[in-house]
Amino acid sequence: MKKVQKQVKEFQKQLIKFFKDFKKNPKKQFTTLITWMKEIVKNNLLFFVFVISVLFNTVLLRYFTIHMVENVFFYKPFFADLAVILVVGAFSFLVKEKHQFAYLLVSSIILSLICVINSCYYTFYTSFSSISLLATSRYVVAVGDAIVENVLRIQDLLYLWSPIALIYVYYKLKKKKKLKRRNIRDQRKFLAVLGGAIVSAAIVILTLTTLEIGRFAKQWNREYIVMRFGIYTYHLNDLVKSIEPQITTLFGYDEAMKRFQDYYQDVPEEQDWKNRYTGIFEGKNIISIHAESMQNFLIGLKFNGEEVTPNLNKLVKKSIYFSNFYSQVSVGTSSDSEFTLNTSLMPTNNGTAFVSYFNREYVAIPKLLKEKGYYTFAMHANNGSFWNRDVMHKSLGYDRLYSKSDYTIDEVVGLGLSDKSFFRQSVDYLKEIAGRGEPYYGTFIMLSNHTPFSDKNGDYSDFDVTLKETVVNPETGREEEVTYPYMEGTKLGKYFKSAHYADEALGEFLAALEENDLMKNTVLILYGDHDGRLPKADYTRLYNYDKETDGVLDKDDPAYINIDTYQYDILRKVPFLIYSDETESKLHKEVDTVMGMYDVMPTLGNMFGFYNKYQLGKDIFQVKDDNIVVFPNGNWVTNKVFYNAQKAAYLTLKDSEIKEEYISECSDYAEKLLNVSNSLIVFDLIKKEEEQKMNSDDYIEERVINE
Ligand code: GP9
Ligand code: MN
Repeated sequence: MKKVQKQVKEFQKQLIKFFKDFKKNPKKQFTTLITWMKEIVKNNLLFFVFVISVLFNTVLLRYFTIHMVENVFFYKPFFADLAVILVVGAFSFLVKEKHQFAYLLVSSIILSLICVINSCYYTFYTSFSSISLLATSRYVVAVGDAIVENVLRIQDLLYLWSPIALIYVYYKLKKKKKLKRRNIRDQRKFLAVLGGAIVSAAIVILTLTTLEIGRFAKQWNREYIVMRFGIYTYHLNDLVKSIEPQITTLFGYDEAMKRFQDYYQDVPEEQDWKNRYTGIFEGKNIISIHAESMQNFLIGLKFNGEEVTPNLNKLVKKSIYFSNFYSQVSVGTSSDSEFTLNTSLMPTNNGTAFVSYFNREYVAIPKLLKEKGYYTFAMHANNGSFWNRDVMHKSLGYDRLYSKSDYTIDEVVGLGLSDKSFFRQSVDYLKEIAGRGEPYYGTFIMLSNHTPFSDKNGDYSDFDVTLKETVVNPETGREEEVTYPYMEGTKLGKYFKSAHYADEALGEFLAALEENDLMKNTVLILYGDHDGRLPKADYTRLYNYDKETDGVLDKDDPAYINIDTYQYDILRKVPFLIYSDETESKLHKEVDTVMGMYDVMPTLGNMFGFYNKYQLGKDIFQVKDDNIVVFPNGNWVTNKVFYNAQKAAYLTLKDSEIKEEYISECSDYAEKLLNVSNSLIVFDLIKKEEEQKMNSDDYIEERVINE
């Protein structure tokens, strides 16, 4: 220790002398400084290669993911990442010099792999990965094919250049015999590098705004955090957030409870509104179709006069059809949509409700219907453990999950049993259930229209996505058909073919329901669970195809439709509809008020006669024109505005003037809602609230008896 103190003092002396000399002769001192720096770099070449290559990777990652040049050159993530890299690098001076290369190499591999994983993950989820997802990794492995085919690109492996560069420099130095392999540690260098890290961190910390601090603490908007704090600080914060559920009882409980009580104190215990839909479906069966990756823009879309989804199109015309409906999923995709639909809560900001918070108490549609004498079940031909459904469905109140082992896998499409076979076999189970005479609530989870929308086992859909035109041949004067490739060979093209197949399966299911008299006294609901994560460039091609060049129209072309981030998000809408004999004969209509998955429970509750005090959504027939859909990343949409929290900017949807107060009020509401939902789930507050109520009821009862 004394030795280090002496070294530090020596360094201070040199520094003071340098500045004194600098005043006297700046030019000379500047040259000395450059030579000195060169010397430092030369003597610590491995360390510098490590720092520069890893730092460059972080910039590259931000560029390839967030895609905004200004973000790449933004100083905050740069210095935040530099601080972390310097801290890691500093320890290379605390290991013996002969082990320095091994230490730096391992660090570089780990830090580069973090970039590889995030680059890959971003393509799939448009978000950054989370350590809490380790718990869900087996589901990612199960859709592994989909990931390899769709997601892993050469670009993702680019980051590995850092360890390669390090190995290269190491062998070069070794060859030139310039490598020092002494048995010593260099505390002075360690402290100097640590000092550099502190300065870098200070540059970020001292310039933080309250908004940045707030968002860092919440960690919903992962893009924003990476953009402001860099990828490594993001992951450190994520690590802390991920272990939070395990230590929840230690931190933040009181604040969470207060937030929860403030929000719910004015919410009535019983439904306190009525409209023309109140109770119209009381006692009827519910068949709920979870339409995998089905997006709303498919409805009515045609290729050469052929509809992509003819059965869905027909159904829409006979239903109450919600044409402005958004899914609100986070990284739990299918499971998040089931969760939000059944509980009217938001997905969590860490991990997924189905996997990390399955053991909390929820008020959910199956549970409430069970109390009304319904038999509640779900059918899905994948493994029951996928997304932890076999466990979580029980928490939601389902009586039974019919899963892979209940089906004969006689035809495989994509991830598993084909939707056609799934529905065929499900109808047999359903006939038996309906025969029991008690009302039922059944969720049918489709699978075939799952990314990558293609199949190793051959074609299962011959839907044509080319463009065909009849032209008169000037030479022969005869009519001829010309085919342009259009969407053929694109991912979106594959998606159309796959969606067409799913629609055929749906058509067969609907026909079987009618044939077996299963639609009598039954209401069918259908929802797209989330979008198909399709490339933006493919949408641009779809709406701007130039058959002359087999490319895309010029941006200056008056017919050019720009698919920017807002349009992309709007295209992610999914269908939601309610269909029954009554909707076919008289109730049919299109509702274009903006609506989210969390509005399903309150809306159905009003129709079927159940109510959940903790629902965060609204009965859509009660809100009129004024609804808001909040997304897990803090974005929100109303009928007037689509707000992007990451950019802190918005798109006006109606020609009305938008006041700044409107934006801030809606943003505050979105933040409050996400906070309440997250606190409720993580701290199991419904259970705590019920326990408290029970205790005070007992207390009152006891007092009454004693008095
Ligand atoms: C898996 C299926 C797909 O059983 O529901 O899940 P996803 O990958 O869409 O979340
Ligand atoms: Mn899904």
